[in-house]
Amino acid sequence: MKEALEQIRCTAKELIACAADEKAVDELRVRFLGKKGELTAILKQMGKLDAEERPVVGALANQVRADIEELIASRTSQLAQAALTARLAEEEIDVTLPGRLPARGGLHPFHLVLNDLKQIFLGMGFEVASGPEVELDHYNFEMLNMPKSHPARDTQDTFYITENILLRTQTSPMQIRTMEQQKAPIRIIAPGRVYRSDAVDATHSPLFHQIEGLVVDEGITFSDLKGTLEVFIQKLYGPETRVRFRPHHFPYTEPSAEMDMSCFKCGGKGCPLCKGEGWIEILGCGMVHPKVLENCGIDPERYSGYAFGMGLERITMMRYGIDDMRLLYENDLRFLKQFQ
Ligand code: 2U9
Repeated sequence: MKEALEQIRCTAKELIACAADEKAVDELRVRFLGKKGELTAILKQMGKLDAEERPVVGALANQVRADIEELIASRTSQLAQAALTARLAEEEIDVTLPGRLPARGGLHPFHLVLNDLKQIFLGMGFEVASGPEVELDHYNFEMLNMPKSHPARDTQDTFYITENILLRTQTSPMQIRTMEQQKAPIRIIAPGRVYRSDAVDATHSPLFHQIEGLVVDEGITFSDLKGTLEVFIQKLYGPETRVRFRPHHFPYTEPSAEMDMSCFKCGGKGCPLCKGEGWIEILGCGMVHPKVLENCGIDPERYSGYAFGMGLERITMMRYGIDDMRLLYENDLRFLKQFQ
């Protein structure tokens, strides 16, 4: 029996030492120490031994059990340590690696151009006005000397919400509201969204952006208008840019004009961009109509003013050589990233 016990100890030692994982170790524990295990089987035969042999074999059996338990405990902790070491190696993080940069957005080309325009006019003493996009017919048309029969009032162009409420078709109602509230002197630009019932194509959109300007004070003349707008265009497109004014008609200005700038591509010689003209139409302008001043409670005998208006889309497209307005609204990242 002693030999059998020694044999068990010897086999257990060998097998436990090379058990590959915790499951294998547990199987060996069951095989040697379990209720139906090899050691238990030996102990069950103790009864057959002589009285003097029994304590000796019993002591040996206890010793073998203790040895096997210790072997199991040490192999288990060995395996756990090895597993931990392997996991640490696998999950090692190189804290010296540079981090991943978050994706950064950029300003939309409208904002880039609008920021430039604002800087130029703020530098000339203008302030930036704001106002509602949902307007009263009164401010959008009536106060601007647009009689009921004027084509701009045609429902084809205007999004009416009720008979008296509409989506503003121009930024001018902001200037009317400012004149009503502040009186003269006034020197403002009014940028913003405007709405007209147009079909979408390369140069039209039912939502577009305007930037208008208004100056009202004593002694303001057409020369002030010409000087200011010439400086503005030269700051935006370079000091070599020339401007010219052509007579025009708007209901809210008198006299009215359209301003052209020398083509920034060919310098005025004529090219495909300016259609051989050498000039590009850039904005509309004029002296504020005396009736409009009067409507706002400003005495046209004492005060005069000039106003101008331009489309932000047009200026942005020319600035960056964009040939289709839809690109400005689609927010395709491949397009927008070119402006970062
Ligand atoms: C007040 C008085 C006068 C603003 C003006 C224009 C001429 C003009 C167009 C250019 C291209 C609009 O986007 S566009 O279609 N604008 O030609 N705008 S004078 O005149 C005003 C505004 C407010 C109180």
